[in-house]
Amino acid sequence: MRTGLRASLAVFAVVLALVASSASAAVFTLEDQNSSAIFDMAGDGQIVWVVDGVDQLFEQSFWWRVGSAGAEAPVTGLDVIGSLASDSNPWSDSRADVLGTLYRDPAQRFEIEVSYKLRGGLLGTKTSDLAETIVIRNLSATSLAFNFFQYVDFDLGGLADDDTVWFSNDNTVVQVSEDMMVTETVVTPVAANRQADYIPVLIDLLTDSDPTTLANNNGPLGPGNVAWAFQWTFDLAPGGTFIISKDKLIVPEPTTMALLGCGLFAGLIRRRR
Ligand SMILES: [Ca+2]
Ligand SMILES: [Ca+2]
Ligand SMILES: [Ca+2]
Repeated sequence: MRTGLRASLAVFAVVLALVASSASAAVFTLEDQNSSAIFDMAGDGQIVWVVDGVDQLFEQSFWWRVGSAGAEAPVTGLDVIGSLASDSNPWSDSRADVLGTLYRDPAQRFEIEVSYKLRGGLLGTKTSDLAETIVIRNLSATSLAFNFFQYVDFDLGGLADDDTVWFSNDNTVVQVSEDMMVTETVVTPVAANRQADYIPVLIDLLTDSDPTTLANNNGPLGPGNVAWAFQWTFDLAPGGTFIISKDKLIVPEPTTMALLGCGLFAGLIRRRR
């Protein structure tokens, strides 16, 4: 009897340990109004962005390379110094809506601080905003030839194969499906290179063993399963800091089409019919 109880307790302890280890695995959920977002800060980065019940995102991840040779590596593969989700607007929605994570190079050459702030629209508006700030600091005594990449794969409306993407200028990218639209604006600084492409071209470039320079393919591309990437290239002086600030906005497509009303939209719509 006691042996049986002991065995049961042992199984229970193993289950508890498994639950505890999965809970500590750096996965965070942010929520605000009609929106929620899930981030695996030691895995694939942002993996969910639900707006009014529909997941719009497959993956958003950051990558780095120091020097002109070798492969890119995911920021989430660096050492995680700390990660914290908290509430920045308790007056309107008391759930956690901001997330900050500090990563450090295992060789101690640099650290990267990533911050997200989620703002949802009211229920049913299909509107949501995610602001992102990335701070890269050179901790070493030598200049670092840094390449920083952002990879973004939205599947708008929960469907992968009906999206069209293009860069409307060097600093702004637009992706649309039948009923949803996302724009990303890099507030500062303008990326050196950018590329729109079909899955899995860009993620293959970031995971292969060669140094990547994005092709400045501005699109439009689609309809299909599309993605985009930005590449910032800069020399980071000893003790220097590089700050990237940008914003993603999801809206229902017709509203924005009416607002923008540009020729490219008209051309796309004609082609899609
Ligand atoms: Ca909140
Ligand atoms: Ca996609
Ligand atoms: Ca590569």
